[in-house]
Amino acid sequence: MPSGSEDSMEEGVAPPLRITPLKTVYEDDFLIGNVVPRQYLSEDETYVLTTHHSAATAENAMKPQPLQPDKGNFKFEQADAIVNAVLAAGMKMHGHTLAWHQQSPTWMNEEGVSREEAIENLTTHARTVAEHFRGRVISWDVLNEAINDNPANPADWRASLRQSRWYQTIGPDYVEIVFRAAREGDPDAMLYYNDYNLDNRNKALAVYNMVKELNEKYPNVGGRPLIDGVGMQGHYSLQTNVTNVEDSIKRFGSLGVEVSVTELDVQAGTDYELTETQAISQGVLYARLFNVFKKYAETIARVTMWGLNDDSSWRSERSPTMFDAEFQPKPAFFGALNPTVFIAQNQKGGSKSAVKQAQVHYGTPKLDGNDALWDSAPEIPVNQHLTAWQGATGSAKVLWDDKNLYVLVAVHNAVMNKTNANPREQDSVEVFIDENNGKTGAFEKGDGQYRVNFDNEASFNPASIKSGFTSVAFASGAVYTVAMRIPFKTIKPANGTVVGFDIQINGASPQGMRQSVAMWNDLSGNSAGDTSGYGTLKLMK
Ligand code: 9MR
Repeated sequence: MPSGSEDSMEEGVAPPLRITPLKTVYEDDFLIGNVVPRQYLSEDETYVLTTHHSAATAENAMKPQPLQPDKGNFKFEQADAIVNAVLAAGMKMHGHTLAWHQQSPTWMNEEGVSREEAIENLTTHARTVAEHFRGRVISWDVLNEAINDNPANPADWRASLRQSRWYQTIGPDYVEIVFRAAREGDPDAMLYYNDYNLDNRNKALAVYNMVKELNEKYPNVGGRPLIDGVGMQGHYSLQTNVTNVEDSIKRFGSLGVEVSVTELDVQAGTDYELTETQAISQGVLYARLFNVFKKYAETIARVTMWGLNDDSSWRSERSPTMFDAEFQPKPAFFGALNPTVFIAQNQKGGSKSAVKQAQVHYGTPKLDGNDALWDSAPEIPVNQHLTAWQGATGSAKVLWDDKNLYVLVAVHNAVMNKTNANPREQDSVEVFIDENNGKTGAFEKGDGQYRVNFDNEASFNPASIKSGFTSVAFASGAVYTVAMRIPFKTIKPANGTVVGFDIQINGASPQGMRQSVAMWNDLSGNSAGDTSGYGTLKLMK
């Protein structure tokens, strides 16, 4: 930058107007990171990355598949080029990731690979890769996404582990095995457990219990406990409950480990479009999150965004980043840059996300779906995907009477698979109810999740809400219809009563794993334990 600005001012020329880089605003608090999506970046991408960020993560290049596609054949060229370019730009590099259930070569842990062999494959990969980048990365996501969503019993973290191939071939001790191998390979790098939806209380508790137990078991591996940090990915939406995010940061911090926000984005638009109101709401959410991050700056080491602009983001159709397709800063950028001022300026229009509301008619229909009473009920679309995979969608109708809520859902494009023993992996419909519309961070009485698959098998969360529930299901081709009768438990409904409500459609893959999730309103990913993102029904007589 030219240094003659004082002279220029004396000559009456205005100094150049510059926005302070995001990394400078937070330099006393934490590193500001973003992804390197591929080896060669455009000029605009390089500009945004190096101007505003002090740290980088390779979006894909350091995952197991690209680094060791065949056994013993390590391919470091691309990753090396990325790491070296990041370091040459004066930034820090973070490694992502040594063990994951995705983007990993099948030879490592496929059917037929013994436990011993799988352990050997896991340790060799983690140790070799960590060793290779030793001195060049500050930290590693050693293990990525190993805990189930909203686990039922987080006190038992082993029972909360995802049934991944690593789990199936090795068992729960694969967790400590991979951390120990990483520490061996690079004793200086900070070793992280990394996951999404850690604003979900149950998932956060399972992670907390896992890190606590393993650090108590291994208090001194090369001079310190085994696990150094928890990475909260932070794939958020306008419904994200910032208090839940804060609670989890506090909870992990209490373990004495550092916390990083590792993949921050906030989905807010649809079909690659972001309205002005959505852009402001998104800015407000970024601002509220950064206010929380600043408050916990002692605990937080790094805040990394997952996408240099909306165009290259993994969720580009929902415009989740701080820069638009032309690399212009969005309100989200200014929300992060100066949260307090942004919130004060935008409190009116943008502080709340638009919660969808459906008006519901009074009536007691037959559950077979043929009752003419359903005809006049307004349609509720269930077509916003939580997942990158755009699978089954549907539409719903709702009626109410003094005792029950009646829900009819027609699902399209289903593959009709229920081979997985876990009901949530099957093609199914879920209805979420928050009777007093309390929008609480955890389920209370009157809250519940009702799941029915295409074969009319029902499951409940909590199990106690089962009583009085009835359902029917009818499947034909790629379409199935589910009707439910759900008794009210804590309220006496009347004209004008507002009930928190949402619908989810789970789409299974032909292999029987859930591959898509479509919602009516709540895009937080936390509906199964947190009612704050639900839409609402207005009961009309
Ligand atoms: O952003 C990544 C995208 O380019 C890849 O196609 C995808 C493959 O699964 O992984 C994306 O990044 C993921 C990250 O590695 C782990 N957390 C979830 C991220 C978004 O899917």
